[in-house]
Amino acid sequence: MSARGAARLCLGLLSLGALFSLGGCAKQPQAEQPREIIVGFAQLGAESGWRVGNTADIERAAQRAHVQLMYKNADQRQDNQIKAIRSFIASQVDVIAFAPIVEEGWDNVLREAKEAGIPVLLTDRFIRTEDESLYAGFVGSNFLQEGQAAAQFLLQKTAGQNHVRILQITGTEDSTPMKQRQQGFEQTIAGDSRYEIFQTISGDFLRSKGKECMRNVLRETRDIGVLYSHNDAMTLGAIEAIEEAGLVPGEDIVIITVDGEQGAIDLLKQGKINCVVECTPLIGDVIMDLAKKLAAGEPIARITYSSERTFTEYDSDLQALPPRGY
Ligand code: GZL
Repeated sequence: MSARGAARLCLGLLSLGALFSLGGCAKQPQAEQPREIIVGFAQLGAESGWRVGNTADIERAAQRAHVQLMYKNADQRQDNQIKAIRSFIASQVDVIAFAPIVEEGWDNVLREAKEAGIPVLLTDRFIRTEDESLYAGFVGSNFLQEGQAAAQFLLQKTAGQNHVRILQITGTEDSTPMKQRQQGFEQTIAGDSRYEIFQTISGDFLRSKGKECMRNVLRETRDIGVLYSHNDAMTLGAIEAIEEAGLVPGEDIVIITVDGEQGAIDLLKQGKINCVVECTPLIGDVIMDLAKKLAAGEPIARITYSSERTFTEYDSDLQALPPRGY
């Protein structure tokens, strides 16, 4: 029996067993029921509220779409993601979807997927490769625009100031959001001598490291005009360090963050954060729609960007915002 057949038999027996255990007798499946596709999804970790929300949304979307999801979490390790992809190939899933933790190092395993005839969908982050045929498409955010939106708020907030010292805390090294949020931000203020990014340090998208980075910088200097942090988790940690040092976030230090987690929006409403650039993790339904197209042999767009907004202290509708869902 092929691996695909074994995977189906296992999933089928499990669902049949569930039916009997519930006292129900297995109804004869309607002959014309379309076969449920199997998507192997290799998530990169659970490093932030954003990531946890992303995983939950994808799992809910698979149920809504009647897609069988084989889910593996790589715990922030590329080698685990590669192993997960190899296990999906062995199980002969219909589609592989994964959020590449970093951009480099995927060619070999994606070549194996291609040779196995399994289409690959990039979710949330890009890869760098010479062979564009190794993946069918990308669904996620435009991180360059997010960096530009952060800088646009900075320009508005600091208009009239002659010298602005900026601390930048970046996300995971060599990840697409880290590279493009930095590029979009820096290119927008490039050439404007009023702005000085006096330090750029990696917080790896982790709350603990965001706190550690801010605590270490505050030991060296309190002359920090603006914090530009690549995600809310690091920002929440940095705010803890700012308050421990007796400073007032959102006033003594302007805070610009990315993601749009509920926690960050709540602090925006309290005035402790000045700008939240949205990066939605709620892309599960689009992933399932694209996966079904790929499984049916249909072409998909190379890039499907989420539509996102920016929340700032200048907005009049903050109190009316619906729950964020992550
Ligand atoms: C962005 C995503 C980033 C989030 C972080 O799409 O890859 O990873 O901004 C998460 O919160 O850790």
